[in-house]
Amino acid sequence: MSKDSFLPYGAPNHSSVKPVDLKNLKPYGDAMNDGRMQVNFTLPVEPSPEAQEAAAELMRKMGFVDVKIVDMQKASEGFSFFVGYGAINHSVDFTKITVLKVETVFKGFDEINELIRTKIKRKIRIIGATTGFDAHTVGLDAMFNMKGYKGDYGLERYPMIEAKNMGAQVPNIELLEAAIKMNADAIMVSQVVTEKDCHINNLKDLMVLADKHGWRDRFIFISGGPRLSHPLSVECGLDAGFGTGTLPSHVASYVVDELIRRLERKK
Ligand code: B12
Repeated sequence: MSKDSFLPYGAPNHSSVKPVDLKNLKPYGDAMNDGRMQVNFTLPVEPSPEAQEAAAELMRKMGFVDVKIVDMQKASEGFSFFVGYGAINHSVDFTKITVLKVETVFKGFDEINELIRTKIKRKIRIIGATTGFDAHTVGLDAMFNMKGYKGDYGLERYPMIEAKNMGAQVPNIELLEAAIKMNADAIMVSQVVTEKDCHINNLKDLMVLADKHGWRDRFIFISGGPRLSHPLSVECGLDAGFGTGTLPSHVASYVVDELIRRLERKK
């Protein structure tokens, strides 16, 4: 078996089980490489045999073969919900996929505090805000609050982190000035509203301001929000970006790793 193929987890190691082909990765339905998958969608028509056939035809137009509409339900007046099952012939070369991702290994609360104590040898300082017009604070609070999020303690709980949450609708310049005053190591910006790309414009404005004042390299710049990603954040000039499902320990892990990397580079 080559390095690009392996048996699925838990599969008995005998010849009847086809190995995963990473160079031609296909959905798994009933058997390896069968390309079978389930799709759900809604059509704005009442359930009927014609609606069912329309759903099947749409799936065939999407490239599915051996199509079966396995469920059709009235979703509301004039709408039908479908569950379709079919197979595709497309595959992707998993070995060629590269993703720009945050450079860190996620660690737990104790490990992070210990790393700060032993490698950075002082408390680290993190400041954060929701900037511009954006008033959504729940995500930012989830990162900062003592109680944290989904059982993961917030930054204020870490004995080795001094954390300051400035709250909502903070102008970029006020956040930067507060970061200078605090002598912060990292700045965390939350952006939830994305209407007219205001999240992108806000983040870019922040970085233009930081550049203008000569503060770009003074801080680790991090953004977060439901429609933010690491690549988008980097595109806006920041160092890292975090999206949905982020836990405080994720961002703390990154800050610590990045600070250690910067310390190593200075040596
Ligand atoms: C609660 C809420 C509000 C509350 C906010 C209260 C508060 N104190 O935050 C109120 C009622 C004030 C509000 C107002 C508005 N809202 Co609102 N709101 C929501 C709602 C229902 C939930 C958001 C939320 O709390 N999510 C829970 C948190 C935990 O998730 P999160 O933010 O994604 O955070 C996680 C990650 O993204 C990440 N993260 C977030 N920030 C950061 C930062 C860093 C540094 C890091 C590392 C990670 C990180 O970690 C978090 C945990 O994993 C959403 C809809 C929805 N279901 O999402 C709409 C929603 C965000 N609101 C929306 C809108 C349009 C508005 C208004 C403009 C409505 C209006 N016309 O007045 C106003 C805007 C006011 C303003 N000036 O910003 C839209 C945004 C659409 C868009 N794409 O732009 C949404 C999506 C609703 C919708 N479907 O239309 N809203």
